[in-house]
Amino acid sequence: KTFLVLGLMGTLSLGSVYAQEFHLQPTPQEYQAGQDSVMVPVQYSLQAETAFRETPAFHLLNTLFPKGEGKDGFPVYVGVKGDKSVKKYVRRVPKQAEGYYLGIEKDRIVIVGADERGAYYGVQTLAQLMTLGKLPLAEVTDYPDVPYRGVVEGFYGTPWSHEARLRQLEFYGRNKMNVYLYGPKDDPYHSTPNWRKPYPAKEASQLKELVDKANENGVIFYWAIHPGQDIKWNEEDRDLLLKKFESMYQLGVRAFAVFFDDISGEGTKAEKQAELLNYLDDHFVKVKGDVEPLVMCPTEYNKSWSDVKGGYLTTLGDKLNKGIQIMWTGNRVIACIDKESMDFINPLLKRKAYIWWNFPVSDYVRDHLLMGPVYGNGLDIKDDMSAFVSNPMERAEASKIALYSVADYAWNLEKYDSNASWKRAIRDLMPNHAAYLETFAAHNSDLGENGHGFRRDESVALQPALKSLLAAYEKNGEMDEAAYKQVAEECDKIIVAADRLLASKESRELIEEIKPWLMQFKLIGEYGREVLKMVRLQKQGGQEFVAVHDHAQALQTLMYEVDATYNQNPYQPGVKSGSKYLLPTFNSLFETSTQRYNKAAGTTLDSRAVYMPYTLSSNVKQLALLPMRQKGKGGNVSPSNEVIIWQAGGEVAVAMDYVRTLESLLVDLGTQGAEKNFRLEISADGVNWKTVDLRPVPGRTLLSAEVSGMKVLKIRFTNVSGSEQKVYFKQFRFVEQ
Ligand code: 14T
Repeated sequence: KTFLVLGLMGTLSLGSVYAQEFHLQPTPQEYQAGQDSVMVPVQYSLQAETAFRETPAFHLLNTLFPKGEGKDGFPVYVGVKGDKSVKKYVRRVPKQAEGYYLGIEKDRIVIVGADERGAYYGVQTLAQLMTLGKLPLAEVTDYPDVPYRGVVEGFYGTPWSHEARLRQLEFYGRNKMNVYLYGPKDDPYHSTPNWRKPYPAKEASQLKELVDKANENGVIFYWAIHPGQDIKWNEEDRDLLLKKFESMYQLGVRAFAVFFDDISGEGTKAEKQAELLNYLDDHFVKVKGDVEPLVMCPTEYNKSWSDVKGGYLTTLGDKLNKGIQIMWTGNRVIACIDKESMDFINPLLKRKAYIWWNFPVSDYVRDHLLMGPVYGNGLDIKDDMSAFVSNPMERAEASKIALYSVADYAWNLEKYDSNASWKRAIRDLMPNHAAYLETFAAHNSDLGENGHGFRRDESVALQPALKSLLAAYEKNGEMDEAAYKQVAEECDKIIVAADRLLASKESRELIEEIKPWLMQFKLIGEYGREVLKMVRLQKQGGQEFVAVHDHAQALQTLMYEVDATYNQNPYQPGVKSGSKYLLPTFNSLFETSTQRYNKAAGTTLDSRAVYMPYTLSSNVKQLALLPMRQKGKGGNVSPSNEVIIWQAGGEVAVAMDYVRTLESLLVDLGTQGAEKNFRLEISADGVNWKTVDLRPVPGRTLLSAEVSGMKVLKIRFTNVSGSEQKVYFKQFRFVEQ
């Protein structure tokens, strides 16, 4: 998308290079530019009320002119509705909150905000225009569609570093996002049991720094507390919570949230939650007078977990004070948001839902990077939500591709163009290496199989070529030459992109985050190249096939080693890249070409591309999709975060490729005593079964089975209670001897 699409009349006299590439971010509501332009001024003279000098808008404005302020500088009229200095222009200012009018005239620049943040956003837009070679004479009338836009740091895993957060807050300001909710699940002072304690000195001073940084960038810093797992509904805990808020207030925090997600027991009661929130609203927020509306995350935060008849959401909707915001993730934990999902939730909450979008969060698929386009949310729901905030990846820089587009989407839903926004996000992140980053991101988008069943498209541009190449070859060894060429070229591009990015001095923080995936990506490119050679040689019947096959196998081993060496978290360890189409296609080509070669040449080259000794099967719906993983001498079922509804008689089974000997087996159902409803059995032949006891590890929910030395071909685990069970499936892991 260029200038032209933004509704300007006629062509611009800007350098055509700029005109081709330039697009305001986030996409403005209305942008009009004529033919003319002025030189980009190097000095300005400020025409504003004295109070303006205290605002973030002023500080930003001041950075835009290399020679700063001066009498003879280019006049900049700036202020908010009601200021004398900009009286003449008031009619042009949109009435929407955070709206602004920006006019660039021959002899002046005018910026008028509907409010203080509006003026700040006007200056941000000016900052973007000033990066052009010439300043176009233009008018921007602009405002956000959604009142609150931003990020909730709400994932499990290593919280973002202080430096990463500082960079994020600047990024939000530039992209006109106005909220950041601080709620990392693994900050002990956010959650149970230490939510009651004040932060130690170092953390406290860093939080203060974040608050200041947020203020400078027009971002409201929300501090969230997650007390639900052990809160007692008594005065003592209520006062401790209030005291914690007070200590955060002392650090400068002026916005608060209470999260009741992912808890069980007493803490989940709607009446009690509402009572607490109203108390905080009445005795803290309203008393202070300078605190933003409270935000709460309910326990039933998505449709699939809500029991409308149970009355939880209705109670919150009825009881919570009017101004309190309620979060919602949509139809499921991980879901895109559409009109229908808003029409379901808003009447229950009796207010517009505050959308917590669980993308690009990857805490349940930690071996994948989610760097593809942001798509799937309704473009017709701007009036149905009070906020749209994104829960990002543990990797802060890599998350910026998605966050850029979230900012674009929430500012202007109707004009949102997913693919164009994605490309601009990449260019914004790495202007000098954008093409390489795009190649990488295009093949690192999907999540792989996961318990939430949430998937993203991947390798979009290459998909047709991959499919027809494979289809033609699998079907009596035909060669689709055009597809072959396209895939071969992409392999070259992949290798170059990986090397260029690894060696890049641009965005070092990003490169550090994605380094293992870049290494993996390069190997995939090299592997693809060799596999293509194998296909060609197999058809020609050349003996060189053996050497190329050997190299391809070496690359498989190297890919396995990257996967087994880096990012070794306990949940989804490893490094997956191109896992949706690229690698599976190469593996199929490897297998088929090797089998065909063997057949023709009478050789016995190993034709297996991926070695997976264990297979999972289950008639429990939520378990059937869970991926099985192999690690060293053993394997595990990738744990689920969800409560599993396990029907009577339902079972999960793991089959081995041949009889093996077990060393240990661990199961974790999340609650103590849950095992009495289940039976664990082992079979050495797949026919005769032996029941094995599960012993609780003292003080934990972990269960250990006495299996050392047992021969095994199949393992099964069955609900034998005769009734439906609700359990977690936190661990199902075994080690071989
Ligand atoms: F509060 C919520 F809106 C929410 O999404 N909570 C968590 C969040 O912290 C996490 O990052 C996200 C993605 O994994 O999902 C929620 O976490 C879960 C999800 C589950 F399905 C925790 C337990 C679950 F069973």
